Amino acid sequence: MSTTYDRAHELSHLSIHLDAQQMIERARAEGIETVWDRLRAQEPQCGYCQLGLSCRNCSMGPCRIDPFGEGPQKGVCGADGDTIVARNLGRTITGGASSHSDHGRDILEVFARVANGEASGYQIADEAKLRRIADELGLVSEGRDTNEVARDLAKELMENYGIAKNSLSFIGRVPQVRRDRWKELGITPRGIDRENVEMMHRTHMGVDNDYVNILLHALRTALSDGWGGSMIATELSDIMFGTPQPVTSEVNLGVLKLDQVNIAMHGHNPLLSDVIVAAAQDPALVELARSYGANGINVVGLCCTGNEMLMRKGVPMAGNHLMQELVMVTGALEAMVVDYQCIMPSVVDVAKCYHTQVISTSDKAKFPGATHMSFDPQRGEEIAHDIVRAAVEAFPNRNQDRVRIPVSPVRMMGGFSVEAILAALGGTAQPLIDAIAAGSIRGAVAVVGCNNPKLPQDREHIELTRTLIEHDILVLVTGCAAIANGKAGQMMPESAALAGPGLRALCEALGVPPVLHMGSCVDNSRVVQLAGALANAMGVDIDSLPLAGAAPEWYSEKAVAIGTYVVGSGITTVLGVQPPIFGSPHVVSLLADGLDAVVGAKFAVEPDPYKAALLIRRHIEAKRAALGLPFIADDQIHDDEAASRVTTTAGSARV
Ligand code: XCC
Ligand code: SF4
Repeated sequence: MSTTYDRAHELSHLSIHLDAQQMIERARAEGIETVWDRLRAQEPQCGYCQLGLSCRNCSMGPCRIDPFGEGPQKGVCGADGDTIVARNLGRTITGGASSHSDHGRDILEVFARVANGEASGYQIADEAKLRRIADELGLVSEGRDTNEVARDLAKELMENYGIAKNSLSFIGRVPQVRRDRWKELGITPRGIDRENVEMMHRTHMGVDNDYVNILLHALRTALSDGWGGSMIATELSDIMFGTPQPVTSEVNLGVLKLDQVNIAMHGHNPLLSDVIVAAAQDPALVELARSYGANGINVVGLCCTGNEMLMRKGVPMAGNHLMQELVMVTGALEAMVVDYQCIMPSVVDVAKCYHTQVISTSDKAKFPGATHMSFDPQRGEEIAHDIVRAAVEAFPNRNQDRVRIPVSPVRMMGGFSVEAILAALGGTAQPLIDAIAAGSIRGAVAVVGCNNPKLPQDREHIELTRTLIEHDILVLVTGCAAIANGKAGQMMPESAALAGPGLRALCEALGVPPVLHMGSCVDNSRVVQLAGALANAMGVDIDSLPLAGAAPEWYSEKAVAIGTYVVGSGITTVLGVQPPIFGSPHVVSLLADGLDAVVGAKFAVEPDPYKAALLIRRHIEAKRAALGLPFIADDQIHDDEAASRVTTTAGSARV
């Protein structure tokens, strides 16, 4: 029999959070299968696939290349390991870039309807931003009606998806020197759909067999996401739902309410969640909830739909990627409303063990076993009401004896759009640039991306972030990385106490946390936009800045697309999970080294958060040295943390 210690130890390898650990134990006790069980059942996972050396792009295959050089070195068509690895990576990036960009298109279509007065429940929430962007893109906004300006902007942005325009609207945000570099390399994105479709074409059997050529196009495809599809999603969401401003909320499973109807909004697209938040406040629906004995309707977020709602409305956050099954194990969730991306098909299976309704809403994302309530923005308000009503009606089926809400929530701050960051700095980036120049802040790092059940949930995010801020490096977070840091209590103004003296002083002066929540996955466009603005203000290219990216626990194709456009934009990025490219030493050497000569940035892989921090600190100091700023020499930067840390457990037990 295992001891309590053994069990706790084993659980701490799955997640460092109490809420997750308790719910995993409970799921086990109740015989409910979770992501960790299914991962174990898949092990050992295919070695060829892990190395990127398998191909099933045609029916002469599937083919595998022997990494030890003894078996086949060519696929049936003659493709070698370099070609196969590069093609697979290219398709992965296209999967991610397409997801973000199609999300952007969905927002754009609704925005166009709003401009035409055809969508119910939506409006232009930030007219000033609409006009600012219209001016930026050279559209006439002065003296014209809001909807007219919106119609022009919609038309302009729609052309980003086609081939007629042959460029991206927001390319002007990229420093000129970088644009020149892209042009020279032939990687300037021409159109969002075009780059993605072209990647599918190039990776068909018998098209592009030159791994360098494939990877250059992969960069272009990713850039069409970061400066195209994702940026359109972010900017139009701000215009329609409001540009985020600093807001305080709460995070972890403790945000569920024992005595209320709990609705979790899961996925990525804010179109539906925004109207749901409004519907949940409708007095008639609140009254209906009361008639069933509930004390109100509590909307909470999961993953990036949750980030969108937290950033703009301060809606509490139940958790990140690996919490989506466990949130139902509380027995307190009436409905999980899903749009798309990162929603495990298994949520339907877990829901069956409780009274939880899984409600799918996007016609492009159906889940067998879920109730589908097709979302039509023309009837946005009405559909939102139907969904909330369905959740309320599930409440009487809740078995209160099975309800267990494990922890008390932790407070976190969000809402750091580029606009909000500049406002906090007093209107311009200059105070931040001055602090970086003086060395009180060494640089900034974007810690982004997912959870992956192959790693203890959130440990890498939290430890890497903590180590960086201790060394006076400002951390920007998005996606599941933001939620991880929130749960660890690293995202309140008081968290400045965790930072080094320079960063701490700046945060205390501005009243902001040392870890700034910039939003959802598509909001990584805010990160590159900010980087571009800093570079322009300093009159240098982005790759000269003391910046880095990190995706410590990434799992998704979208994360690969993000990492690639971040690197393509000139920001070196460290991955915590090995991407499936190690079957080709050529591809590895290009991405981890050769790229630096062409785009001024490269990838590194380092699963240990302290070693990753070390790598990033050395990188940042080297960039400082090159800029002529005070810097710390390489041999003075040590891994002082490794010995002193144990795993963190965030969240306090509920009393
Ligand atoms: Fe998904 Fe965006 Fe990854 Fe989280 S971080 S697991 S992509 S929800 Ni973007
Ligand atoms: Fe095999 Fe070539 Fe077909 Fe891939 S494209 S499955 S390597 S024959």
